[in-house]
Amino acid sequence: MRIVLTYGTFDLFHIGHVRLLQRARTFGDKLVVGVSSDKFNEEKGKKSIICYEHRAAIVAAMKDVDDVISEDSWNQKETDIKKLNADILVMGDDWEGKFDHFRDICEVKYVPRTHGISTSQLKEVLKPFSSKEISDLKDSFTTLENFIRQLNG
Ligand code: C2G
Repeated sequence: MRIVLTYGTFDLFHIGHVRLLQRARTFGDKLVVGVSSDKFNEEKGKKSIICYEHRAAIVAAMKDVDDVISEDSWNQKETDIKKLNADILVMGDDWEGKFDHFRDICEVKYVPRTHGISTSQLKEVLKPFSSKEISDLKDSFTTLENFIRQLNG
């Protein structure tokens, strides 16, 4: 039983995440995914929009994913690899070289990222619909409505 391990935030789950998990699963018989906790995300300098519970449930719902664990720190990988008897650590190639030091306890593979999609891009798209902009928009519509009312007497 070859066990594959990967980690990530998986916020605003998108096709890049799907493809990574599908690819990771092809390297073994069981895929375990460490999903970054909300607290660890802040340590990573990320504020995830979707809470950990939902991010973990979404990842767990993937048919290629067999188990989900919480990723709470940068330093848990070695313990996880040993505890899970993981044979291979798989990460997107934006992490190329960053986890080579685990090669003494498991294989390490970096797979090509999916271009043209990222959580930060999705956040940019969603930004205009943030509550501040929406309330500003509502205020301007009310002003316009009152102005039209006055015009019509
Ligand atoms: N990914 C990808 N293609 C994208 C976006 C992400 O292949 N367009 C991959 C990343 O390379 C990573 C995984 O999907 O392997 C999860 O990406 P993120 O949710 O951004 O997670 P990250 O911040 O890379 O966290 O300790 C490791 C960290 O937890 C990894």
